[in-house]
Amino acid sequence: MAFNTTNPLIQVEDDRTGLSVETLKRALADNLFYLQGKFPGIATKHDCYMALAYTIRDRLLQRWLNTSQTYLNCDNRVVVYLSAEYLLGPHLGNNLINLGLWEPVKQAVEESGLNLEELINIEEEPGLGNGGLGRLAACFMDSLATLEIPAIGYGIRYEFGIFDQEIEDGWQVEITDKWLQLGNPWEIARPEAAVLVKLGGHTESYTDEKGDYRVRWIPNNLVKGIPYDTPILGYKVSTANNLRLWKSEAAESFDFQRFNMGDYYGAVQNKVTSENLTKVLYPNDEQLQGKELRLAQQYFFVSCSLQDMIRIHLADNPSLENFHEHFAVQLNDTHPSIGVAELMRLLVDEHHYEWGKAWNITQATFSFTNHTLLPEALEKWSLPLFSQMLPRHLEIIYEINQRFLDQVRIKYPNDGDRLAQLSIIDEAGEKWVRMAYLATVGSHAINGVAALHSQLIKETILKDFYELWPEKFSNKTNGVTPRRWLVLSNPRLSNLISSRIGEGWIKNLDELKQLEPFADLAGFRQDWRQVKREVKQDLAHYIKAQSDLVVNPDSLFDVQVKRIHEYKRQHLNILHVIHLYLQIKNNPNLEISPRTFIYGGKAAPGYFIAKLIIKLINSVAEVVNNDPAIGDRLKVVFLSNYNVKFGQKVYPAADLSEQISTAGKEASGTGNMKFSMNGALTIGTLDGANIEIREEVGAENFFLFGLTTPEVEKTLAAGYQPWEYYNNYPDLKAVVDLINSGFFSHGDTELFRPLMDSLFGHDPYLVFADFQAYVDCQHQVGEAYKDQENWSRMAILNVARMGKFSSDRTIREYAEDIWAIKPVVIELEDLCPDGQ
Ligand code: GL4
Repeated sequence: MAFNTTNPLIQVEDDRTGLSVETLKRALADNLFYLQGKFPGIATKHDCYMALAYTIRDRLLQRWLNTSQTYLNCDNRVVVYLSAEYLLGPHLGNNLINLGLWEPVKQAVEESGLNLEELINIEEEPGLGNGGLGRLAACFMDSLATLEIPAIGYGIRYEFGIFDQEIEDGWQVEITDKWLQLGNPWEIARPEAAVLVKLGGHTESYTDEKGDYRVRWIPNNLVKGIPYDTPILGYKVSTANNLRLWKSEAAESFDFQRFNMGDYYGAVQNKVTSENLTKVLYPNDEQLQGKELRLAQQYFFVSCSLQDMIRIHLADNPSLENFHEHFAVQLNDTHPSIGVAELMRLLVDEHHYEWGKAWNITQATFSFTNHTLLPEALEKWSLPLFSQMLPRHLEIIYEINQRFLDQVRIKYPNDGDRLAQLSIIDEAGEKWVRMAYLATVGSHAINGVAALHSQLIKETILKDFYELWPEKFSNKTNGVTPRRWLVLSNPRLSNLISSRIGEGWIKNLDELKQLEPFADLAGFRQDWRQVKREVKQDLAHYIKAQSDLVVNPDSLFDVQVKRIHEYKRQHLNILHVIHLYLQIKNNPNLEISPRTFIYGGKAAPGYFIAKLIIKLINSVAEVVNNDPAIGDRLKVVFLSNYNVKFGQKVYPAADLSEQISTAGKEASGTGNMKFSMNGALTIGTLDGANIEIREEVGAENFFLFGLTTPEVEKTLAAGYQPWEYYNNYPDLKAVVDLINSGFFSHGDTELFRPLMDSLFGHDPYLVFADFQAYVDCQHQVGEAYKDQENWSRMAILNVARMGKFSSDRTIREYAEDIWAIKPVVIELEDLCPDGQ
C-alpha cells in the first residue's frame, strides 16, 4: 500500500513511501548507494544506520508536510514551546515505534544482513540539554504530537551539546560532544527562512512621518539565524510537529569593506564571533553562569523565533492585533524570558503598535513555567552587561517596570519595601535585571512543576506576585512519555503488560490500572520477575563491557542516575554504602540482601564538590569491589556518560530508585517517574513529585524517610549543627571516620577534606541530619527484598498506578488551563498531489 493513492503516476509501490518488507529493503539499499555513496561491501555500520534513518525519514515526510500545511490552512491556535534545551535522545527507535513500523523494518533490516538493535545503537543522541528540564521539553514535544495538538518547538541547534563524560582515575573528564560530526539525517536546513538578529550598539529617538515619537535601535552587530527543522512524530497518529532549532551565522559571510582595506583577520573575526553564538551548550544544570555569550544565545534564539512567528502570522492575517489568538507561547523557565521585551520591541518599534495594545498582546501570548527554587539557578543579568548587548530591551524593561510599579503603588500606597521587592530591576547594591520577574509580569499564567513546588513558589520566590495576582498561579505536575520510557526502552515489560490488558495504555496510561488484579496472581508475578531478571541481565552485560565489573543480576539493583548535585545527595547514598561495608567487615557472616549500587550522572565542569563526590563513589567502589571479605554481597559501579540512551537501559533494570534530595529542593524530578513506571520501588524523601508518586502508589508501596520541608526549614533556622549528629550517631561517626582516615584514598587524608568540610561546616542539604533515617529505611528495603513475592506485588502496583505521570496528562492540563487549545486531526492524503 502506498500513502499516495491519489497520484495516478504511482503505479507500483513507491520506494520512498512503501511499507512492505521488500520495498523497505530496496529503499535501504537505494539510500545506501545514492545518499551515502557506498556499496554494501564497503559500507560502515554508520553508513547503514544513515541509510535506514533516511528510509524512515522518507516515510514520515508526508505526515510532516501535511501537518504544517494543515496548521497554515486552519485558524487554530498553535502552541509555541520556547526552550533553550531539548534533550531528545536518539530518534530512530522512537520514530519506528510511533510509525508502528518496528516489525517490518526489523525484518527488512535482518534480510539485508544487518541487525536493527545494532543500527539503533549507532545513533549519536542530540544532547541539547543538561538534564530534567531539557528532557521534559522532549517529552512534551512527544505528547503534543501524540495528542494532535498544533505545536512548534523552538530552540538552539548547539553544535556541541552536553559533553561526554569519561572517568579517569575516578575523576570526571569532559570530552567535547560531536553529535553532528557524521551528519544528522533527521534535520532539514531551511536557509530560505533565515532571519537577522541585532546585537549591541545604541538607540536613537526620532519622529516618524505621522509626527509620533519613536525609538530605533542601531546595533553594532548583526547575526543571521538559520532554521533547522526536525519532525516530532506522534504515536500512531498522522501528526508530525516541527522542532525548529536555530544556528547562528555571520550576516555577511565576509566583511568586504574591511577586506578591501587590508584587514583580513578583522573581517574574518566577525564571522567567527557570529558563529560562536550557537557553538556550545552551557553545561550547568541549576546554576546560572552570568556569561555574556549565554545572554546572547538566549536573545538570539528568542528573537529568531518571534520573528519567524510574526512572518507566519502575517502570511495569513492583516495585522498582529490577533497574534495572541494565533500563538500561545510557553516559556520553559526564564531562559527565553527576554521574549517579553523582544515581542514588545517588535510590536512597538517595528510594527508601530501603541504601548498599551502591545502589552495586552504580549501578556496574552506568554505563560511561564518555573523549574527551580535554588537561588544559584535564578537568572539575573548585571545591568551594564545587559545594556551593552540589548540597549533597547533595557529601555523597554524600564518602561514595563515603571508601569507595573505604578499599578503596585495604587494597590499598596506608601509601601516602598514592597516596590523594591517587586521591581524587575534589583537596585539594592549592584544593579541586576531579574528575569523571573520579567517573565512573571509579562505572562498571564505562571506554574510550577509539582504540587509542593508550586506551593513553595507562592510562598517564597514569587510570594509578592502571588499576593498581587493569585489567579495567575497554578500547578502542572510533570510527566514523562510512556512511548520512549516504557515501549521503546523496556519492550519485554511492555509486551508482558500488553499481553494481559491490550495496548490501550500506550496512549492512555490510566489503563495501566487494569493491571492491579494481576498483582495477586502468582503466575503473573512469576512472569514479571522473569522479565526483570532478563532486563537486569542485559544491564549486567553492559556494566561488564563498560567497567569490566561482574555484577550479579539476582542482587538488588539500587540505582541513582541524575545530574550530580549536593542537593540530590549522591553523597548520602555513598555514605550508606560505606555503612553496609563496615557492617559486613565487623560481622563477616552478616546476611544481607546482596546489592549492586549503580550510579550515573554528570557534574557541571566547574562544580568542584560534585566532581569530588564522583571521585568518592569511585574510590569506595575500588575498595568494596576488591575486598574478598565482601564477595558478592556488595558491588558499586559508577557508569560513565549517563545520557538518554543509557537511561533507556538503566530504568528498566532498577529494583530500587533513589530519590533522596533534601525536601523542598527538587522541583519535581522526572527520573522518579521513569523508574516507577518500569517497576522499581522508590526510596525517597517528601520532595517534588515523590509526594504525588507516593500518593498514587500507596504509602505501603514506597520507602519514605527524612525530614519534611518545614522540618528542613526549622532545622536550618535553628542553626544546624552537623557535629551533634556526628557525635550522637555512632554509625555515622564510623563512616565519616573511615573516609577521613584515608581508607578510600590510599592513605591520603586530604583528598576528601573539602567535601567533609562542607558537610561539617556549611551544609544546607542536611546530609548528616537525614543519615540515620536513611540507613534505617534502607534496612527495611533490604528486608523487604527478601520476600520476592511481596516485592513483585509492590512493583506491579507501582506500575499499575502510574497513569498520572504520563506527560500526556500534563500536556492536557496545559492545553485546557493555560493555552486554551484544541487538537487538530491531520489527514494522511497527499495535499498537493501534482506538486502544485
Ligand atoms: C529542573 C528540576 O530540577 C527538576 O526537578 C524538574 O523535574 C525539571 C523539569 O521540570 O526541571 N529544573 C532545572 S533548572 N533543571 C531541572 O532538571
